[in-house]
Amino acid sequence: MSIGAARAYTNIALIKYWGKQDEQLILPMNSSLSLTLDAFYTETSVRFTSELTADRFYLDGQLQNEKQTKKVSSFLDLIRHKYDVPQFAEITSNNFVPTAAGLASSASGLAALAGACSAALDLSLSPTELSMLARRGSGSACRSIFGGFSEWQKGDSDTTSYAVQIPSDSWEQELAMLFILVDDAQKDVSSRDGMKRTVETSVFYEGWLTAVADDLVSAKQAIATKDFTLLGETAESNALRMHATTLGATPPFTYWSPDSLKAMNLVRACRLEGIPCYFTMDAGPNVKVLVQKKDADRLTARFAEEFNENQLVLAHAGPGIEILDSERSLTYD
Ligand code: FM0
Repeated sequence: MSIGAARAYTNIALIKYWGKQDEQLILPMNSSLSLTLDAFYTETSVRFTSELTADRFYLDGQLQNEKQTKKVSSFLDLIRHKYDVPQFAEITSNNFVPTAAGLASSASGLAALAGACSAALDLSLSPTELSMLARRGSGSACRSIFGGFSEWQKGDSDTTSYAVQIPSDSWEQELAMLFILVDDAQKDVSSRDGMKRTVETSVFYEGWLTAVADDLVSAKQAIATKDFTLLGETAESNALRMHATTLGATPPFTYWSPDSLKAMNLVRACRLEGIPCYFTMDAGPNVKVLVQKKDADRLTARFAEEFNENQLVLAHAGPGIEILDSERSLTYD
């Protein structure tokens, strides 16, 4: 019987991963860049044991059914195949999020799972190898192996597609990200399905690929020179370009809701009022606002005039994955 546990923090892309060149290996069409955050994380423990005849997955204290266990089991199948492990596993996972408003992330979840498996099986993986492994669970998870800024270099094969930490002289410690949690009346399109539909059908997808390569260069230059305006402007336009591709898909779709637009407009208003800040959005209606730490309180107060306080969560830069002492039992809140 082998046990392992890990804690991984979520990350938010400033240059988005949007589209796969290989769906099975999860090789992306473009490289991406993210900031790992402290406010949202997942702790997962894995115990491989011959006592079980199927995987058992507990999420936030609840035993999950077969459908809910599928993503975790597919990842474990990969591990079992790759490392010749015959046993099923008991997986205990807890998401630590400031509110329950749909903020659980596949990035922190799959990164923690990869770390826990690696610890349980004593695989002695390097951070690069762990990033490759986490990528197979969920693309964005490969970036959560590292703290601060990380770049997922797209590569073109299983062993050339992984994230690396971007040297930043700790500049990320001067930054913050305000989450605006927005109600979603629409039916969700998962990021996995949304990017697939976009690659296959969007008349704007080629334009995305052209733009994202330049955006990545600008974002890295901004980090190297600690240029907040360049980083913010680049991230905001990159997010808008990603979301533009969904409108050109068949059938067309959007992740934006009326309150997403309200938040985006408020970001623009804050800039005019003298608070430098920039938004980004992922495969859902929540808006995330990049701001310098010194302006974070002012920005939060301004947003509190238009949104409820429980819709606002302030996050800062977070650490890379942590392997936990497997003797420690994970407790439920
Ligand atoms: O994080 O199909 O990792 O770069 O969040 O599991 O590989 O959930 F909204 C866009 C994340 C996509 C941008 O996709 O997909 C980003 C996104 P998977 P993910």
